[in-house]
Formats: sequence, C-alpha cells, structure tokens
Amino acid sequence: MIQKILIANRGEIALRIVRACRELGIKTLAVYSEADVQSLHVQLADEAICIGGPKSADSYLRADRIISAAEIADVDAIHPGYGFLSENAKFAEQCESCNIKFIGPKSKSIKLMGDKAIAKETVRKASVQTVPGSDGPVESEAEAVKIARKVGYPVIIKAVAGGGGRGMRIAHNDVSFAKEYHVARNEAEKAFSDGRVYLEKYIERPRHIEFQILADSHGKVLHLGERDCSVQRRHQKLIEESPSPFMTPDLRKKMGKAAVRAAEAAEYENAGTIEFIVDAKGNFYFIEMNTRIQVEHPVTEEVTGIDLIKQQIHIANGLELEFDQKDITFTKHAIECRINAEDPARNFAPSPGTIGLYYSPGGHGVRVDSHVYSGYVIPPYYDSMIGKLICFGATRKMALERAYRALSEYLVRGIKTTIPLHRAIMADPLFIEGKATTAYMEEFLSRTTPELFS
Ligand code: MV4
Repeated sequence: MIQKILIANRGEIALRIVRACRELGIKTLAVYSEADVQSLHVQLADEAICIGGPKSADSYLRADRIISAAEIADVDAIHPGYGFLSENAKFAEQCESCNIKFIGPKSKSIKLMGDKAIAKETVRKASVQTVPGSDGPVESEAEAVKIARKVGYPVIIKAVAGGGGRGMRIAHNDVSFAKEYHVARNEAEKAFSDGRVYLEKYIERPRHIEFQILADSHGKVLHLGERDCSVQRRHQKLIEESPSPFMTPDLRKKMGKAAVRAAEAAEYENAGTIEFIVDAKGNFYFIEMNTRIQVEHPVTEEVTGIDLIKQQIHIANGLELEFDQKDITFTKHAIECRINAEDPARNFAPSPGTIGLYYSPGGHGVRVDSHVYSGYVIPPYYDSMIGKLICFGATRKMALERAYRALSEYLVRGIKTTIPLHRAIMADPLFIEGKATTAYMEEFLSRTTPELFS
C-alpha cells in the first residue's frame, strides 16, 4: 500500500493532492522550484525538496531530479497532477522501472492516446463515432487535397502529436488548404518535432463535452458523467459545468457507453477523460483522450460525490473500484470558474505580481481550490490560474445564482483577474439559457465593452 507520495506539480493541484493524502493518512513530499518557496503546497506537505530554477524546464519538467528526490525521500508513488510530466509516457516508464508507482495510466496507454491518429483509429475500431476524415496521417499534399475534397470543405488539419487545440488549422477551399497544410506541418514540426498531420471535416460551432472515466487495474471501467467545457478562449477553458445544459438522459447513456468503450480500447487504468465534440443535432464525435486528472475535475466531484484524487490513489494501490455504474448518480449541478491572473479588458494580458488583500468566498454550495493568499507573489513563469471557484446546487439555476453571488464576494487586490468577466457571463442571458457553444466567448467579447469587466 502507498504510504508516501511525491507530488510532481505546483499550485492548486499540488495542494489538492496534499489535502487528499492528509485525509488518507498518506505522507507527502512536495518538490518545488526556486520561484515557489513560499507556495502553500510546499508549506503544507510533510516534506519538501527544491529541484531547481524557476523555469519549468529547470524544475517541474526535470524527470531526473524528480526521480532522484523520490529515491532520496523513499516515496512509494508519484502523482503528476496535470500539465508538466502528467502525459509524458517516458516519465511514467521511468517511474515504473524505478519501482515507483506512477499514479496514472500505464505508459502504453499514454503513448497510444498521445498519438492522436492512432487514438482515433483505436476507438473507431471499438465502434466509437469519430469525425470523417483521413485514415491516419496524410502522406503528401496531393493525397491531402484529394481527401479534403472528398470530405468536403471546411476541413480541419490537426497535428498527430498535438491535442488541446495546439497546431490546428482550418481550410475552406483548395487555395487556403494548400497554405494551411504547409503552415500546420511546419508548426507541428517546430512544436512537437513531428510534422505529421491528419484531416477531419470541420464541425462548426460544436459543443465540447467530455466524459470522466475511472478504470481500475481489474478491468472495471466506469464513467462519471459529462462536463460541458464549451466556454473557452483560444483553447483555454474558462468555465466548465456538469451536467451539460445540452444533455438528455438518453444522450448521456449513449455517450457514456461510447466513452467507456474508448477507454477499454486503450486498456485504460486510473482517471482519464474522453473528449467529444457535439453538433447542434446531438451527433457526437470522439476527438481525443486526456490521460490525466484535469483542472475541471471538481465539477464531477461535486455532482457525483466521488473524490477523484482518492480514487486515483485507490486504483494505484491495485484495488477494485468499490461501486458500479448503477451506483453513480448525477443529482446536483456544479459550475467552475477559472480565476486567472489576467486582464480580460486588455486581451487577457498576464497580470503577475503581489496579491494585496485576498478574500475568497464561502457559504453553502461554494468550494474554492486555490493555493494563493494575501501577500502571495504570483511568479511570471507558470500558467496564470490562481484558483478555481466551484459552485453547486440542486439545479443549474441555483448553481449559477450561487456563482454570481460568490464572484461578488471574491476579493483579489493588487492584480487583474478574470473575476469580473465571470460575473458578466453569469448574468448573460445567452449563457443562462444554456446556449453556449465553442463560439460563445468570441461572440461575447465582441458584443461586450471591456469596461464591463475591468
Ligand atoms: C474540432 C473542431 C471542429 N471540427 N474538430 C479544439 C481542441 C481539440 N481538443 C479539438 N478541437 C476542435 N476540434 C473538428 N473536426 C472544433 C474544435 C474546437 C474546439 C473544441 C473544443 C473546445 C473548444 C474548441 C474551440 C474551437 C475549436
């Protein structure tokens, strides 16, 4: 049984893992960069080791130093959180070969789902609907144009090694295709050292709906319902909620079954997420799988009552999931607002610096997952998220009203944040009606004056 865990991450997720471990009686080791000495997760963990300089490449991405720290402190397992090394198959493999349990899927599953073309082909064989397009990576420009014409414009060009919207280009005709194809290939080569791309029919204004999966090492695979993540800007999610306002019990059953089949096809173990895009008619298509715990996992926790971090540790211990699909119920509604140190009135410019007064909301149906406090200095080296506000209630209406109330209480002085933007969205009729698609944010920003959320 796991008695001590190294947390290979920082910020709110590191704190989230420390908290779960505390309740389980598991010792924690924080690793941190020189920029995170004053971070809460370092102060609250049982032990802490500095692993390098402020830049991620010198600390949180240094697999060698993290594994050295794990061996010095004699931990049984490493929790990678999200980002950094969480979807690095080589790191998972290194952990495995050092006899340290990687709290996540087997490196084989990470590798499989990391190649977006192989992932698509794998789930397609398991009868999961995918978007019509090329069968795997395209071999040449000539072949690519042929497929684009056959599929019909608009088409989207995606990097095989991409994911999360990185390295995607849209083409509307043969002329723009030739250009976008080369841009996509060059960008992919530069970003991932893998220039391979594949094609899909471009689905316009889809919803982004993802399913939470839990799978144990004994072959039991369950889904914990969906999260609607349609409200995002430049592939950065801003708001996530569950259930999706678009969902029906029938569609959830179908999509949930497809999500479970996709995870089974990858011989998946631990927590993961199956991403779908859903068109206005309710047709849904597998897009990719995220082989990690995600930022928005608390939304699912509040709706189902299941602690996902504890389940990850339970599964890593080789134990069977203690519930079945029929035991999982979706009775509440939850919504998460990402609080970023950014200025939404100035094109979301980063706003690092010292937080003056910090007061986070509370009360019935309010959860704040954050690592910051009054006087905390936000380092400029990492992503800008300083916390997550999760509000929940019996109905969507109650969750939204609660979110508006909580956002009005939330005080973060000294820096700019996305709090006022979230308040404006919570009061927006289109959002309240549950009509948001992935096109929502762009439309909202173009019809709203920045003064409204500065
Ligand atoms: C698409 C698409 C339309 N058609 N694929 C973006 C993130 C990546 N996971 C997949 N993405 C998309 N793939 C086809 N064939 C539209 C998107 C997309 C999107 C998806 C989810 C959330 C926000 C998005 C914003 C723009 C585009």
